[in-house]
Amino acid sequence: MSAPVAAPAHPPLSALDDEDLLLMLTIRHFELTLLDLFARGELNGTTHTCLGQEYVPVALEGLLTDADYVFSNHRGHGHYLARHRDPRGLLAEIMGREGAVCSGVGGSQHILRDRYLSTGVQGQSVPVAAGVALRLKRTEPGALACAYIGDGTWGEGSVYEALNMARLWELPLLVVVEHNGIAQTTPTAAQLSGTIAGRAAAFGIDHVRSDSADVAELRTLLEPAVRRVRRDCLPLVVELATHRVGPHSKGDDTRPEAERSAAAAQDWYRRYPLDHEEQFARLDAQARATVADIAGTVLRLGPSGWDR
Ligand SMILES: Cc1ncc(C[n+]2csc(CCOP(=O)(O)OP(=O)(O)O)c2C)c(N)n1
Ligand SMILES: [Mg+2]
Repeated sequence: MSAPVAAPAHPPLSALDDEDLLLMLTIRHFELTLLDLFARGELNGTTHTCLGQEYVPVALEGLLTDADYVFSNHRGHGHYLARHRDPRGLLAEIMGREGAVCSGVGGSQHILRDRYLSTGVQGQSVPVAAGVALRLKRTEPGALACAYIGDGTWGEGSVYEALNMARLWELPLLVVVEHNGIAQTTPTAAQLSGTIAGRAAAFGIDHVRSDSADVAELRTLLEPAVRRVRRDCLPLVVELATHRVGPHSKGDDTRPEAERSAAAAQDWYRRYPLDHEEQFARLDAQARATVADIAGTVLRLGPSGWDR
């Protein structure tokens, strides 16, 4: 009898189309470039990269429309790039250079463009998104407000006030929780009692959870639930277990080495090429070159001139 074949540590990731993969790789190289620019003293202020979590907004973007609003948080570069595909405008914004999407006033965390708004204040976006969802329900039925928040942000009271009203008033509010198991330096287990599912249930709000990093699988799972948000005007909490493979901000990863390497082993950027080597190599080189080119250009630009 032949020995049983060991199940792979992670199932293979489904093939992405070139556009989705290029977007994920662009976000990855954008974030790596930011850390490099900081290390070289070309950037200052703060920044929180979404390294390891790039697939989340790319998966969601496939389910959103231009009529939807997207509310982002402190870790928002991927959310913005998935929505607006504008690495040059974002880098100029973060560096305060000409062409900055918000004249260099917002920086990494406070960006407004069309129906996209981010904030560095934890929990601030959910009540605002609920208000926008109310407006959408009344004036643009079928559109929704999507708010990305972290697991650590479930300690903010404003989240609960918003969830309460969203269920009571039947608002098309989609809360996407990027559950990376940590809030800055605090593991979730040390700050969250109960579960996010239990908290959603307390308000009678539907909750869907996944630990998949497979964009196609996530879209298939979430599509009917997101359709219900639009059709029935009911809030939904989507909880995605994910892995932060970089520091919280810059050089401040306090996790023990074993935890960091466990997160790195789950990184889609490591896993995807195992099954799609040629496509990955081709698009990775393309994304790397595009972002390097943009960084070179933005570095040569003058200040955004917001105060002139
Ligand atoms: C109201 C508020 N308190 C504290 C902070 C400082 N802060 C920024 S991010 C962060 C941790 C957020 O954790 P989580 O929500 O899990 O998101 P993650 O950073 O893991 O993506 C903290 C404490 C803040 N930005 N806003
Ligand atoms: Mg977190």
